[in-house]
Amino acid sequence: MAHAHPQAESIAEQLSTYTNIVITTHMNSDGDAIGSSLGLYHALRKMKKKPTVLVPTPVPDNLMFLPGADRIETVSADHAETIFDADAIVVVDVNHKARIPGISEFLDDFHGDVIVVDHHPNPEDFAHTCWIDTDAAAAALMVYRILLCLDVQIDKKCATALYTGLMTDTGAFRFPKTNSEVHTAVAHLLDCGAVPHEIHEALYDRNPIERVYLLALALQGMEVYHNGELCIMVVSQDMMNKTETLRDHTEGFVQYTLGIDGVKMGVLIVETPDGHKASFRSKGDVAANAIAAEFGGGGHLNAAGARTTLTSAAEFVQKIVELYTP
Ligand SMILES: [Mn+2]
Repeated sequence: MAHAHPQAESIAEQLSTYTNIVITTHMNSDGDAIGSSLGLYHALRKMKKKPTVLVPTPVPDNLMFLPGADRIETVSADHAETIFDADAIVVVDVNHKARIPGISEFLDDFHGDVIVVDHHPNPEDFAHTCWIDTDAAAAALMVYRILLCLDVQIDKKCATALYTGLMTDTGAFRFPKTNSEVHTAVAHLLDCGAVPHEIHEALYDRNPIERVYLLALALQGMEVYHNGELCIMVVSQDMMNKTETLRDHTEGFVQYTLGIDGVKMGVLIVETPDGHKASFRSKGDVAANAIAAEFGGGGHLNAAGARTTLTSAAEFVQKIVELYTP
């Protein structure tokens, strides 16, 4: 398997020549962003390298259970020395400078290598080495491939991080890119010490009760259109005030709209300070990104997003209902 990915091999070769390595990932980091970063971090430590993980925005609370998460720092001007002393900056799970604010400002004057390891399409051209594999279910899978080439011992900390990346980006191993390579990697990570039930529990069974109350309100107001093909859920600022929740708490709510029998497109609309934002999810070849594009947004075929300055949720809903073609 190690030979199936020449880019993994050449990045592994590059990494083995460096000592000081800065690892970074996208703002508002998710499980794959932090999992990939920490997976690489723990492996490089095992190799007696000096890795540092710097992120644009603080690690979310629900990922703080990951071993090493407490050593991740939010980037600031104070990190100039750490960055300029590094032999390389490895950017995982992101390929646009706009998504790594705070880090991107240093890149123009950085003399070391910049390596991008990512699975998102349309990369921006800013790295010396840019490995994009849009077929990879998670950036964590790409990091795993690199580690196989490095022949480094994957320990429990590293395995837990990579498992978390794979689990979260595949929707707990059910999204379309979940293939045999993912499960083969997972099997190996379990042998290396990752404990699935502990990780699932830490991530999925620790909802704040306020979030559940917000979900209850949102579910009550959810409506279907076009003979049950389109389902729209709205979360207003008022609902968040009532339940003492924040916009972050709506993460994952959109799945409830798509989980209904017969629904082909699910939409979550959340009120923002300057209007509303929408998350679109769809099944099969129904194009979520086509509707998102009508509002200046975009994304993948089955998962997209958009923002509007419309202050009336009802008006936004109406426009989406009109745009949807059954
Ligand atoms: Mn990812």
